Amino acid sequence: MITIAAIATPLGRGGVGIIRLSGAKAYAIACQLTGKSGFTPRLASFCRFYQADGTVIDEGLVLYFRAPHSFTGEDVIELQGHGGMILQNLLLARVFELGAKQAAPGEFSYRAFDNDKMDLVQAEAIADAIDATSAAAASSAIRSLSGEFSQHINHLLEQLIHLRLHVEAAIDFPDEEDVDFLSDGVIQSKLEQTQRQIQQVLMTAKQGQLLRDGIHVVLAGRPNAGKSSLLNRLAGQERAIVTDVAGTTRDTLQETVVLNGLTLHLTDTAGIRDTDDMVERIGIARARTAIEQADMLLMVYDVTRDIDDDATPLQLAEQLFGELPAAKRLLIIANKSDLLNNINNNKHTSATQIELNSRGYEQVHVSCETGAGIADLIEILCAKVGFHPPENSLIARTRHLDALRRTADCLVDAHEQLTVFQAGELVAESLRYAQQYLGEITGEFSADDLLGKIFGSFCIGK
Ligand SMILES: Nc1nc2c(ncn2[C@@H]2O[C@H](COP(=O)(O)OP(=O)(O)OP(=O)(O)O)[C@@H](O)[C@H]2O)c(=O)[nH]1
Ligand SMILES: [Mg+2]
Repeated sequence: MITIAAIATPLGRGGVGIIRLSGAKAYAIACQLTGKSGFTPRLASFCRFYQADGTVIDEGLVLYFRAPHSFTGEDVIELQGHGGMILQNLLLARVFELGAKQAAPGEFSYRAFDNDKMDLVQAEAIADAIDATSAAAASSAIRSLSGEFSQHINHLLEQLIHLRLHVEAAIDFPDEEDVDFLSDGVIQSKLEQTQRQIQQVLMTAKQGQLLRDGIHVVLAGRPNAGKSSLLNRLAGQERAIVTDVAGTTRDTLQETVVLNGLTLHLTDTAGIRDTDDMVERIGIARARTAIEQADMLLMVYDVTRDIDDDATPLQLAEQLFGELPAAKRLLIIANKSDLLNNINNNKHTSATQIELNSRGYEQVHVSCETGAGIADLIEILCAKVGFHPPENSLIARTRHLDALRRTADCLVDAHEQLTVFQAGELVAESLRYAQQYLGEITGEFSADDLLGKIFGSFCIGK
């Protein structure tokens, strides 16, 4: 393997900057760079780093981790010099001159994976910990890194393998001791137990995926309803321009916030109406694209204006979005409730509420002016997406959820083949697929292109 090197600390000014090397030549490069004859593993050595002509580039510490006792499983050298773009780049250039090559994003982690230092879930957890947008996401990534999530998966894998052995034995020795393995109930109960456990891991993973990715929330509605005011409220700062002119927001505007532990990627959009203004029309087209892509739509309406006597919020939603979004994707925000009492508006009576409830839709009354109802909104939003502020959650990715769901589907197939058709061969086949899908999570059966995608999204030096 080629020896790779990269700056591992963020570029910019800093007390310390670290360059990392991994590969068979790392040790020799460190010796040449410093003029030392050798290094003791795991012991910090203070050295000068020299150019080829003997001038000093920088001075600092050298750390040596001898293979296989290193992050990558190869010889690893860390050069801890001073932080600073110029110094670090000079040092890196010298390391290249001595035979190392620039590491690609995620290449150190890939080597660790390749050398069985960790599985895919753990490698992904490193990237997730670095990119975490909330403290809860970071700590659950660290828990996954320690191998907790992998343990759940490996346990399930073991069970599946056992189950397969049982089924295959039943196929190979159908008349053994006059017992019909397939219908004696043992395989069925083991299968059902595994199915229950998969469901449990799926639930944990779902929380972990929400923690990691958060949700994309789009604020949409008529002009002047208070969408931008709501974005500012949720963000806790004056992010978007708010005026009493209808059509203030033109372009979409994004802001990420963490509320009750859940990361929300908020998009404020232009108010939807018919208009001849070309710029506004483009804004509305962008709003529509955002609406299509949203995990959750917050339809904001002005309680004093946007709904006529005989119209309901659901009719407004239908007009705005072309069709009524599913209940689990839509939260109705009745804004400007502070004005409601003043003009004694009776339109928003319990009749509306009952209609909404009966159809599974939810409405929250808020005032972006006073802040009333905002806490309720956040709570309802978290409940709607099924997010429970987690105590001991484990980070997970969409990829993991997908693999778990495919595994679960295969087990449903296996169950049907077993209980309805007693078709041993087909049970075995479904279990084989189940094992393969589950194995994708930790990387046992991952295709190369998947690996490229996963490690390609890492930062350089990790
Ligand atoms: N009284 C009251 N006024 C509000 C409330 N929320 C927003 N407003 C006012 O309503 C007007 C419009 O607010 P915006 O947040 O700009 O509305 P918008 O939906 O973003 O409007 P566009 O960008 O034009 O689509 C502003 O004058 C706000 O101050 C509220 O809860 N109560
Ligand atoms: Mg606006």
